[in-house]
Amino acid sequence: NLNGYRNIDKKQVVVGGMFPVHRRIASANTNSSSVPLSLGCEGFNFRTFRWTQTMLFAIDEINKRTDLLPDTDLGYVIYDSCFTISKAVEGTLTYLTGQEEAVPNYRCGTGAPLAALVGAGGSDLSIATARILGLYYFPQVSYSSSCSVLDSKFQFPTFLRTIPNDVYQSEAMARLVLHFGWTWVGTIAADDDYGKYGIKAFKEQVEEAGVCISFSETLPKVSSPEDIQRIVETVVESTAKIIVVFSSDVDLSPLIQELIQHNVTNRTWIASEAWVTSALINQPGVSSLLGGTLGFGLKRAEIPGLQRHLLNIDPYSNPLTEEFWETAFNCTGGNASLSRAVRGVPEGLCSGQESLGKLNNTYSDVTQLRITYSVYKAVYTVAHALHNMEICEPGQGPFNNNSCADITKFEPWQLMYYLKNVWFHVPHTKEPLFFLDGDVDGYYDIINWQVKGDGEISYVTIGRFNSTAAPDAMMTINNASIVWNNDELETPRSVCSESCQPGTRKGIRQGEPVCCFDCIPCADGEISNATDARECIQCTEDYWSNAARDTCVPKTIEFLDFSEPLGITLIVISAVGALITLAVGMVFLVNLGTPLVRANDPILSFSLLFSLVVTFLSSIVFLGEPQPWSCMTSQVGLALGFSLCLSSIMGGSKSLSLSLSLTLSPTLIQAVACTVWLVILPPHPVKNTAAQNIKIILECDQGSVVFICCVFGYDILLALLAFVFSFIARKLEDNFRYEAKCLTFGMLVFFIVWSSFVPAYLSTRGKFMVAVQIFAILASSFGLLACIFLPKCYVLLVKPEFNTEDMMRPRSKPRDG
Ligand code: TCR
Repeated sequence: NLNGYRNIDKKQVVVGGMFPVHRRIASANTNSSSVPLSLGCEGFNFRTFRWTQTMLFAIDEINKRTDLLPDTDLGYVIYDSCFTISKAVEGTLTYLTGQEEAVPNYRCGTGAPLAALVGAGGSDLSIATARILGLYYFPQVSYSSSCSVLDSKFQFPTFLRTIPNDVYQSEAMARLVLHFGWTWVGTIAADDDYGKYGIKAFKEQVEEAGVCISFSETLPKVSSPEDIQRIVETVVESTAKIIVVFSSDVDLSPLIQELIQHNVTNRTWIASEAWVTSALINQPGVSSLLGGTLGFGLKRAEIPGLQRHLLNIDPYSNPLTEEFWETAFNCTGGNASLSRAVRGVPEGLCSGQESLGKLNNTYSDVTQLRITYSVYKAVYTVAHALHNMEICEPGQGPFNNNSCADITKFEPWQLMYYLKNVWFHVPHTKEPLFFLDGDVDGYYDIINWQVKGDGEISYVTIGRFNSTAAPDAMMTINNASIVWNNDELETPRSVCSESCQPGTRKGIRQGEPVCCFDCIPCADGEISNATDARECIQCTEDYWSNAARDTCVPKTIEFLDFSEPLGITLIVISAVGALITLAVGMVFLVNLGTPLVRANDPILSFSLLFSLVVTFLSSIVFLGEPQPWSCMTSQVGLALGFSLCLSSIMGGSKSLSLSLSLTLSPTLIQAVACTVWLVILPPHPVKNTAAQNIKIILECDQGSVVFICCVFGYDILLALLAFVFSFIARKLEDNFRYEAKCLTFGMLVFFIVWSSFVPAYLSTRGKFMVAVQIFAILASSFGLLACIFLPKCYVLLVKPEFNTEDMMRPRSKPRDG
């Protein structure tokens, strides 16, 4: 008799339930010489047993209600899937065929039609059972199979679930990782559909956002210490401080035990829904490893009356409760009649009177009813579908010819119709429940594991994720209320390489993920102005990088300015030179009639002085910012000045007695050449950016190299001729000997100056080239001025008594006399 509430004239429907009450099947007998038996299970799980009892509680509650299924009683049949696919398949087949089922599965209410299967636990189990049930279009409502592949209605046409699809959880995890800016995470997944698909979706989403996966490990399904050891090593060695684990608590717990042995701390764990509130993981001693964990929990609910139901179970009502009792109280044996009959129970035997309430067991802990609540909802879903079927008015039904289904003998697809279209409020919570393509909305609490003073961990909800909200409002997190691992106040950082500052660029490391890189400083003339720049940017022509390489600064403009000390000095020297020359001219003019001045052609002396003034002044034009006119006049003025100067020297050297007009003709030729140059390819100012990186040198482009070479080559030719003639003249006339010596000496100075000018000029850069040239001009002009005119001025001004015809007359050579 089912729960003692069944009315004999009520109709009956049986609901199937499948729960992974045990953790594994007992190891197989490999001996093939005897009849193989269905394997037994081991590792009793209190948490899943609570789920089982919740299904019974919900059925009980429904049967007591008069507004829900008033004329029908629900019966049940429960299977233990033992966390194993083969057991789940075995249970499904037993359920469908109605064969005598094996212990410890139990059934209540035989002969009645089967409604739907609530179960089967993990996704891999549900995938297996859903394929079989789908063949017969038999409905299945799952409370904990969240894997995304189960949403394919093509593969699993009769599968519904009251737990959100994992795509939402993977998205929520990805958002969480991105929210805290972690770009270097490790992942650990269970070796089942839940772990693999969950972590795959997570990885896809974070990698798209530029996060790198430091390591991906898979937890073994069957105990394998070597694999666990390998994973521990990976975790210890990795620099990733964030580890995302997508696994059920059963599969994860061996790893956690091993990590505690290794004293691993300073990691932040991201928990998937299956272990976030698991007592199997949250055991004494995990606080240093798992404190600060963040994870996702299903919607939590209070189910009034559930705890009473859980505590009031009868230890001997069926084999599962019996095993539960024995495991919980660590006692053996005793069947109901025996233990009640015998007064004074022997040592180690269960009395049946032990108090569950005093036992601090996850079974009776009703503070985290999340999957439990999902089970509760699944049972109510089936009940509501059946209710809707029961209240169908003949003639207004949804089926052929508006017919209704008969609740005493309906087809599974007819129930499937009602299941798909249920819409009800869950009792106590008033949460509306309906399916969209067999799925419910994605809602999660974000749970933080906070270590209390006594080392115990409490689950604090620090945010939530809601898939139905607008994209940027989906996740809300209260950062301030998070307690991190080791009571750290600051959000942990997890990056492979710290980001590159402006002025550097990311340099990839061969064979490593993109998040691991070196920061390479930008080269000269290149900058990067953003953090994490991939490339440095070349500054444009007139700009150059600053020392920090984060901005382009205008290149400094360089030319020899009038106002700077060097410029002023040069101006003063050339002005002094020009003034001295003029003064010499004045002295000559005053003494025009004296023999000394008349000895040489005064006109030639004046033209020589004039040419020196020109060269002195032309040196000033080299200074200042180059302008078209200054570029043209400086070189041309210099060339003409020199040619006039040299031809005057030549003309004065007496070795060839030329007329004045002939003397000046070389200057005329030079003038013509210069005019042609100025007309055809005139010198012009240019910005020279190539010579020096950080400066723009303003200088004169000489227009044509050929012309400037010709013009100055011509000057050199004149200089050579002048030298040769004066050298020869030294020997010709006695009274001219002294004069010729002066000229020769002057020309020597000229040559020395200009030949040292060439290497000096070529080895300087920028504005100093101009300075070197001016120095050469000034030095040669002063040289000529001093050599040719200083002795004469000395005579004219200091020793006028030597200025007589006598002194000018040729003297006999000492050798001859
Ligand atoms: N979905 C998992 C199994 C699972 C589970 C749990 C197992 C979930 N939550 C809690 C034990 C305890 C969520 C799956 O395989 O789909």
